Amino acid sequence: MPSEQILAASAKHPKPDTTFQYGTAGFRMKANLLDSVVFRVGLLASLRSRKLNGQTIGVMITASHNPPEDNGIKLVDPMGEMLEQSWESHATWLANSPDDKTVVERYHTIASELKINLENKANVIYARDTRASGSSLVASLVDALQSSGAVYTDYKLLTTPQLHYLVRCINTKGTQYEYGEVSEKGYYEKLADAFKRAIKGKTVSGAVTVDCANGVGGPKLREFLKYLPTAADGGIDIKVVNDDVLKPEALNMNCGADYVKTGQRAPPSSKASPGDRCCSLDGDADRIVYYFVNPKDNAFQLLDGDRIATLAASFLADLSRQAGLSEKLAVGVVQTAYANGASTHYITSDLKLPVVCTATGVKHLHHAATRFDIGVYFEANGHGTVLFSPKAVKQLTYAYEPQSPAQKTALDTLRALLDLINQAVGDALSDMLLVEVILAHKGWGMTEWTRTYVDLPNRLVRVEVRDRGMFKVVDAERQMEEPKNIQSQLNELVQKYKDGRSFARPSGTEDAMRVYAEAATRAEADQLATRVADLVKRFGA
Ligand code: G16
Repeated sequence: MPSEQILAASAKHPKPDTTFQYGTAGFRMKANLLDSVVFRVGLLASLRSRKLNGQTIGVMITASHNPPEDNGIKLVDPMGEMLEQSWESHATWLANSPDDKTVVERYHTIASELKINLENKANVIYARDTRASGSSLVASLVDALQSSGAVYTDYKLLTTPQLHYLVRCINTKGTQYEYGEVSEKGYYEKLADAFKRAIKGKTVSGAVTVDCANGVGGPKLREFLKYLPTAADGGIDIKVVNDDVLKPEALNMNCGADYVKTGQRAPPSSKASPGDRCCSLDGDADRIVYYFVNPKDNAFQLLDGDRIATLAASFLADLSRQAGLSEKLAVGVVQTAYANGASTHYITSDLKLPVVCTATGVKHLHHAATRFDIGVYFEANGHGTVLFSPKAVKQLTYAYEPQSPAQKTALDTLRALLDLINQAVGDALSDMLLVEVILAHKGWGMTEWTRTYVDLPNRLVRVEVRDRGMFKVVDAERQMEEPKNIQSQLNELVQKYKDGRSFARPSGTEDAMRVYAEAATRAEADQLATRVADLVKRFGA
């Protein structure tokens, strides 16, 4: 009887005296607090699969950009998207069951309220990143899957986007939406083949150095290189750095996308020369940012998610025009409040494309991007991708007949990008190849890429407070509703700065508040960020 088995298994995973919350990207915290959460999320994965008539659900154990001692868990829905948001409250409720008996009761309550047939099959696949705590958390997950009678497959170490890819491949197999071969090798082959088609006749200029944050992206990128053509074969020269996964404490330490974006500096270990094209992944390879040292003035120049979004949006809009498809396909961009004001202005005024702003979290952006035929979504931190609507896929793959060789060439490139871009979720490896393809097509180096617009100087600050739950945000996180009066005081500060903009929001992955500020000059952006951080500290004391 599963109930008895769940009860017995749950007893091995007692809940600590902590309140859990499904956050921006699942549950995330110090790994030593996660055992019971992982067990209960495993139960929920079984329920989710049963609710969806046995479609495969993914479970990823990772804390991505967080420090090595943290870990986390998130669920992946059948098409490779994040867990449907209405289920997040079920996850939180189950995770906070005070004892084993309540775990079983809530498991059954969720099943009956959502009319889940517990006789249905449950299929779950899972993977983890390189964190030391990963294997023991996997054991907790397996206890849940076994006791709830799910059929499961362990994909061991993967990047988060690889797991999303596999989930989508499994659930679309044999349908008209078939996404790819269900294996890690299938992922590399699909992307490598698409890259070769997309880059055909163009040349990638110089090498790109990839900082892998000492995370799972390192070994996976090294494996991927076996499938990618080298520069000598008309492909790409990739130098892999910070790929030490044998020292778990090195993960995200002084390297990686979050370090580079937040600190606006290259990893100290970087040996890149001025002008060299560099990028950094995060701990589970779902984010990427580019950067270089400008040879003219030796200044560090960051090309973050906003830059990737603008580059991709302009290229895709151009291609669809060249293919003769611009009337048929609506291109749009989705950003968050962290997007640099200059990037938003560039998209609307120069590219003349619509922009939508959502709350932080790819789950929000992804959803909004589905409203366009070609929806480009990126968070400034480098997390994002491009979605093609079913209508766009139909046009690109068979419905549309190009009227000239030039239209056919553009269409072929669009088709290659359809396969190169991981449409399940933001994927640093896929995004990197997308950037490389676009730069090669445009004949651009880093300098040309930076010339599209001038970023407003900005600063991101992390502020620790007693209880970040007391801060309530609205309007895509641009305004604080609580504590009372904090927003009016923040507005007063912002008014003192030319081109000033600032907001504060509770992080959904770390126990802290985040403050973002931008203004006309570096000094003013720094000062505004410090003042708003002080305000948040005062209210949160
Ligand atoms: C996760 C989410 C991102 C989000 C980031 C920071 O990234 O997937 O969408 O931008 O956390 O979120 P917050 O500011 O709420 O802490 P990752 O790369 O850590 O999975």
